[in-house]
Formats: sequence, C-alpha cells, structure tokens
Amino acid sequence: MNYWEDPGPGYGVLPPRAAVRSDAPRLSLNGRWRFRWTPSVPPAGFEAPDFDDSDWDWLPVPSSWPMHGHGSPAYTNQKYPFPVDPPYVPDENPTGDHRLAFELPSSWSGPTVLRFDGVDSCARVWLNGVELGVTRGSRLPAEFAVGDLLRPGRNVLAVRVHQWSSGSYLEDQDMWWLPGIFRDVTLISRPVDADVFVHADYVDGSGVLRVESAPGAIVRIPELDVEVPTGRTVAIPGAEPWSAEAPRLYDAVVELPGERIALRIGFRTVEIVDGVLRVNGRRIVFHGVNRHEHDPVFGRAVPLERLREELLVMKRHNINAIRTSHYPPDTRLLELCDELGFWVMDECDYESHGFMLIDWRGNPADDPRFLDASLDRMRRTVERDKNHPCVVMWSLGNEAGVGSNLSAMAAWTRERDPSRPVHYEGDLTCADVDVYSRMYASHAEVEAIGKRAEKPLDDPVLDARRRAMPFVLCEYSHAGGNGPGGLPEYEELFDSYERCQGGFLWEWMEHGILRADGSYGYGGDFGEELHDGTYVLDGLVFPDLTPQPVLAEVHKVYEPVRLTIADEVLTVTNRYDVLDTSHLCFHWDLTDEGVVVQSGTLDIPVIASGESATIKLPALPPQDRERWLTVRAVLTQDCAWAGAGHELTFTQASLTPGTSIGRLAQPEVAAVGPMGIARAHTASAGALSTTAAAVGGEVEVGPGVFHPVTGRLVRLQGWDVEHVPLELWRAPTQHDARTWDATTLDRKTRWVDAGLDRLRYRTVAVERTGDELVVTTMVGAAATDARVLTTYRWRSDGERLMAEVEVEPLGEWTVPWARLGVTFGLPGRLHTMTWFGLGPGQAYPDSRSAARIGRYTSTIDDLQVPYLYPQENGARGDVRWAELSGAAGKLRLTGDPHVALTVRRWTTAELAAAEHPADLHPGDQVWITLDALQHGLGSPTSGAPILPPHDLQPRKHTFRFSLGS
Ligand code: IPT
Repeated sequence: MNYWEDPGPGYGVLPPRAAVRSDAPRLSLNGRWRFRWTPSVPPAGFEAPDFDDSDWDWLPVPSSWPMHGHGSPAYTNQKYPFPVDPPYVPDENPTGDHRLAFELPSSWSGPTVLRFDGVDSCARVWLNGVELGVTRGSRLPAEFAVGDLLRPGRNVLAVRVHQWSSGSYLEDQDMWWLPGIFRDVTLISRPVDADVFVHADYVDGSGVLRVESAPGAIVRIPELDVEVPTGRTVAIPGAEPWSAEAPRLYDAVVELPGERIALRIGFRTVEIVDGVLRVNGRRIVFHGVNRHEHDPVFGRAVPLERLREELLVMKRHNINAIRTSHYPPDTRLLELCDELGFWVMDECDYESHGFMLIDWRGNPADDPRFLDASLDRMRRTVERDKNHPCVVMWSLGNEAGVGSNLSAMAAWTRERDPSRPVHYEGDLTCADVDVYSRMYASHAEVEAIGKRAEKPLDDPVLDARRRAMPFVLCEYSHAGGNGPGGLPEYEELFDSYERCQGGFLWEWMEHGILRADGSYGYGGDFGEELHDGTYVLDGLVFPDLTPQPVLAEVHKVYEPVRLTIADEVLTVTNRYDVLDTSHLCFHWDLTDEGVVVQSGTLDIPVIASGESATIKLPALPPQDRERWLTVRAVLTQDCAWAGAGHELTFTQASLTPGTSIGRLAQPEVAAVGPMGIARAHTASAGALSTTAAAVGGEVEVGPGVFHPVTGRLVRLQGWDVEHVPLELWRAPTQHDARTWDATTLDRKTRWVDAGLDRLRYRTVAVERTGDELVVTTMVGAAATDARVLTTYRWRSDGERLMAEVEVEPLGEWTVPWARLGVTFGLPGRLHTMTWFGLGPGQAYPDSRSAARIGRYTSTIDDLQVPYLYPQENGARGDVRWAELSGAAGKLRLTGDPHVALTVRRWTTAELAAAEHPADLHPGDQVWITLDALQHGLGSPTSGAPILPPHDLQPRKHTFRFSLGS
C-alpha cells in the first residue's frame, strides 16, 4: 500500500495541542520555496539535502498551487472526482514537491518542533534528508519533533504533497479541490508536550477559572489581580462575562518552564437547560453564516487582512455566529472571533458526502479502517481550538452519513471537553449529539420542531431525548445567485419558539476564482471533466467581499433591535441576547415624496435584552404627497467594527392613507384607477377567434404612435420604441434553475417546457373607440393551449400616454409565471434613472425587507447586479414614478398600482444566454420592463419550498402605467 493511501492518520506526528501565542523562539518558514509539479507521483530522491533543484519553479508558501499555474482548480460538490474505492486513489495523483533551504539563527537552541498549520491533502516531510513522517487532515495542524535533526547554519526541508490520499475520502466538502501547503510553516523552539487548557466559566455572576497545564506553572491575569498555580480552580468575582455581543477578554500569561504562553481569556458557560441552549444563563439565537475559507486569488491561503475584513463585514450586517463549514478555519480567525465577538460552531474536517451517491456503501465514517483517522481529526480540532471562548459548540463534521467512527468521535469529544455541546446534523436520531440540527428544513417543519411536535423517531427513547434538545438550522436559506427569499419568515420562527435557536445561512462567500481576464471562474471553467458548475456561487458576498443585495436583507432580518410603528406608537424591542440599548440612539425623519421635510432624535429609555418599550409619537399630519416616517437605530459611538452613526436597523410607516409597501401578497387592483381610465367592456374570449380589422395608417395617441395592425407602441415622443406586450419569463436565477429534490422539476425547466421564453403574440383586435385605443392580443407558446388574453386601453391627456392592461389566463396553466410585465426597448442614449419607490437596492416579493420607500438616483449600469452567473437581477420594487434621462432626452413613467422596474442595456434573452458577466454587451437600446407582479426568489436549490404568497400563480390581473415627459 502506498503511504498516501493508508487509511490511518499518518505517522511521526506529535500529539495535538492548543494553538497558542507564546514567547518561544519561532522561525517562520513561509516564503519562496522551490517547487516541482507532476501530474502523478514521481520517484522520490528530491529530499536529499544536496539535490539540485535549481531548475525548479519558485512557489510562495503558504499557497494553493493551482492558483499559481500548477495544475488546475477543480470544483465538485458531492461527487468524488476519482473512482470511489477507499482508501485508494488513482495513479493520476498530482504531486507537488517543495524544497526550502533555510538558515538556522545561531542563537537557536532547545527542543524544537516543525509545525504545519494546513497541508492539502497528504504530506511526507524530510529535514536534512531524514524523514519526519506523514500527515493527512488538510485543515488541521501537524507538528514534528525536529530538535536533533537541525543543524547550525543551512538546513533543507523537503515536503512532498499529494493532491489525493485516503484523507480525500474524508474531505469531500462542497468546494474547490485545492492542494498545497496553504497555511503557515513554522519552526518553534518549545517543549514537544507543553500544552494549556483553559476552563473559564461564568457562574452566578462570577468568573471561575482553572487552567490545566504542566505542574508547577503559574497563571497570571494582571487586570483581575489573579495569580494562581495551574490546576487550581479559583472564583473571580470581579470578572465580566464574555459573549458575542460584549466580547470581554482578559489578557493572561501562563508561565511554564522555558515558555510564557499568552492567552486571552473569556469567561462564559455554555449549557443546555430545559431543552434550551444558554450561554451565561441566557438563551442565545444564532444569526449565523456558514463560512468556507476562500480567497479568489490565493485559494485556501487566505491573508490575515481578509479574515479580519470578512468578520467586520459580518458584524456590520448583524451576523453574530459562524459555523466553520466544514473544517477548522485558520486559527487567527478564531482569535478575531474572540476579539470581535461571534458565537462559533467549530467543525471538524470531516465529510464523506460522495458516498451518499452510492447509498453510503463503504462510508469511511463506518469503516473501522478509518477509525484512527476519524478520531485523530476530531482530536486535532478540539485540542487546537479548545481555549477559544468564541467556540460554543463542537461539530463532528458535515454530511458523513452515520457510523461508528462518528460515535467514537462524539464520545471522545464529550469526555475531553464536557463544557461544550456536540453537534452533528447527519444523524437524525441525534444519538451521539446534544443539539438537534437540520439543514434546509422548510418553514413548516421548523415550526413543528419549534412546538416540539416533529415527526417521531421509531425509537421512543431516542425520540424523547431528541425532542428535549434545542434546535438549530446548521444550514438554511441557500444563497445561490439572486436569493434566497423567505428569510423574515424563518426569523419569526426563531422569535416564536424558544427551542428554535436560529441558524447559519448557506453560505457566506461566493467561491469564484479570479481569472487572467478579470472575470471570476466557477465549476467547469478550469477544464474539469466532472464538476458542479455554478453551485459554488452561493454566497452573501462576492469573492471580493462586496455585499450582494441579499446581505442588506440579512442585515434587516437579523436586526438586534426591532422597531414597529402602529397607531402613532413606536415599539422598540430589544432582540439582543445580552446587551441593553444604551449604546444606541434613534433618529427619525419625515419625507414627502422622498424629500426630507423634518428630522430629529427620539428620546428612548434604555431597554434590557428581551424587553420592549413603547413611545407615543407626535401626531404628524398626512399630506397630499406621499408622506413617510422613517425611524433608525444607530450606534452612538465608534466600536471595534463600525463607526458612530452605523445603522443597525430601521422602520418606515406611511402617513398617507392607502399607501403601503407590498410586503407579502401583492395587491389586487380596483376597477377604476386614479388615472381616470374607466374600464370599458371586456371582450369575451369566445368572440375573439377572428382578427379584427386594422384601423388604417399609424395610430396616434398623445405622444405615442401605434402600429395599425399589431397595435404595438412603435414611437414615443419621437423615439423609436420596441414594445413587447406581455412578458411571463425572466432570465432564470440559480434558484429557478435547480431544485434539491430529484422528484420535483426546477422552475426553469417548467417555464421552458411551458414556453414562457418563446411567447407568440396574435393580435385579436385594434379598435379606436373615441379617444381610446383598445388593443387585444392573445399570447401563448407553441404546443400548448395555455394562453393569456391581454387587453390594453391606451389614452392620453395630451402629454402622457396612459395604459390600462388587463390580463386573463385562458386554457390550462400548470406552471407559475416568472413575472407579469411589459417591456419597452428605448433609445440607448439614456443614462440615469431617478425613482420614487423602494430602494436603494433591488426588491423581490420575498426579499424586500431592506428596501425602503424613498427617492433614489442611479445610473442604468449601476442598477445591475453583476452576479457571477448572469441572471434576473436589479428590479426596483413598488415604483410610483421613475424618470429616465440621458442624451436622448427624458421619459417619465408612473405605475398604478406601483410597478417593479428593471432597466438594462441587454434583453432578457441575452441575459439568460450569458454565462459570465463579460458575455453581456450593451446594445443600442435600453430595455425597460414594468412588472405588475413577480415570482419570488425562494431558495429551492436546497429544498425549502417557496412560500405560497410569493409563488406567482397565473391569475387575472389589471394594472396601469403611464409614459411621457
Ligand atoms: C449541503 C451541504 O452540507 C453543504 O456543504 C452544501 O453543499 C449545501 O448542501 C449546498 O446546498 S447538503 C444538503 C443540501 C443535502
């Protein structure tokens, strides 16, 4: 058997211990190394100190070598990209040989370890020609004792890294396969067995500390005047607790023989009481994200600055928790989580998802040959990270089925660290864990779980045990492309049911890889013979950490303070786990048609966590123009992650009767609109089998000119116009194009089968009745009798062109519509849009919490969201009026009821055909679509069905709009 295929954990590696900062001398071996890449395993020999590597390439270490032109990144979700034959891997096993010659400082002495913080996936290591051993477990550290082998002066380190190994079977996470020495390499002069384990509880208002370490060591916490021998338990009455919201840390030093270890201690106690997870006695709610470690340029070697920036962006968007999907992160991330404040679920580097595709036959999680490796991974996770207050839960791994190795990992963890609950989602019986966890459970199922009324397990003992557990969604609301929708409804469940303690959105970042042409690649862009395409693009932020629109939605939904206004009363509810509201101030403003007319600050008493207060607002008179009151909660002072004035949340209330934000179901329309178009008779469908006579030459209605035969608008205020009378289709989003459940068809397929993307239009009648032009069109697709009868009534007041559009589905409709809209192709020389409606970002029926009524201006180009896989995007919701302007002139557009607007320089068909943003080229026209109704975004990609009000079922509908300057 080849050593890389041995199912064990490797050999020669020291027992795992905590990652610490100490004053032990250390020498970073990061830097330029010599490197040779081969597509399969070459003969050894390169480890000899005098081996001539002068014709090898240079490679930075740490690095993921495919990001530096050696081999290629490859993306698969569940599928193993090699035959499933554990523990064996193919001969085609890309191998990177690394060599570094380094000088040992003359002052160097004492026992020394060589530490690798992460090597993907298997490394064999030699120092000065002598083998140190073999390590697997990519995202886990490995230390080798090297004291005797070091020489004064020049030393040569040789590391052979294989892309594939037996370890790959345990590392089938949904991400790029990126081999390399991707974390730090360090030489540290410290005893090979020195370790510390901090137990820092918070009990009855007091810190309780015990530090396990070598006998005779002393712990000092100067700020608390503590100086105790390790091993002794001390109560520290003055200590303040640590939480994600108030991350109070105390600097401490442990003095060991020959080494001083610097610690940052946070006092907190995690427990499950009466079926609820509590920290320091308080129920907490995870407003979390799943976070993979990815950099678009460096792959898995993520620079420290980026780690910090990621966390700052999270904090600024009210995210308070991280699941380290699906492996322990760079340890510096956990240091930052301690400091900035996050609840962390620390997950072992363990996933064998590809076995699901073969009905879990041969799953290594249940194969005794993999027992040692399984335990080794769990040990290395817990030992490395055990001293971080941010880590409040251990997770055995992700999607590894069930098996005795998982049970052994759980048992070991519980024994080693009883202070933190154990999590693993993959076993529904929860036999090995302390917390009930699901991924992508629907709202309805979460509600049942919230009531502790979920479907019972067959085994009554296990069922009773599980039913008494707290519940988390370890993954929910898949953020692939434009989406997800449905977040507020999950949040309501977390608010309503004590047991539902939040969850972790899937997922934080899009794993796009930056290519030479400046575009981001995804699965299939690197010549992979097997890949999962765009499924790797499912983040809340773009690869450069720019927020996607959904992050604004997350920010609002995860609000730590909720503001509501009803009957001139403002209610402020404190949703923090711990904090009161003393760090906040509350601003208000009053706008008339989006223009601020008054503003001020509200005096609100300090509200404790979990409490609310009501404040009577002064009577504010309504006004002719739409008047809205906005209240915002902002930070009073700068804090570690945002400046004074940073907004945590807002609310809006209309002071104009009859105006509102279309939050859920979209309004049906009154018969007569304010534009004064009286509804004429509706032609009955049966009478429409013949084409009505044309009305002669071109027809003029105010600023509009219509085609005499088709009745379509062809010119408007002198501009040539292309008019699509009815649109039911959109460029499919990633969520439109995929479902989780193989038994249901995705929306894209259903829409394409129904022909929504290839509608044909038959003019039924073009009639002039008085000053009204009535155009009736039958709309349908080939091969189906599902049609839509569309009747336009056009009028003008001399300046504006006004339309009332009545839409009636006929025949058998078996699919929802993507939208109900009309499109106009206008001159390309339009540049800017100003609108009064929801903004500043996009809004869809089930993702519009963050949008607020206001007056906004944007260039047409900036209205687009450059999703890495082009798709429907950028709709501005509830638009009352909009003005497009540019060199071509101006066009004012109004909607009644409000319309959604998308404005683009390409057509829907072009958007749908594009595979990367660079495929989209501005044409000669600006295409503007007015939607009366839209289908929601949902999150079907991973299973949760779209909620019915957001599911646009074919229906009779009338809407009105006007065009003119
Ligand atoms: C779930 C995985 O746990 C996660 O890694 C990611 O692949 C996610 O799916 C993407 O949707 S697996 C679950 C949907 C069966």
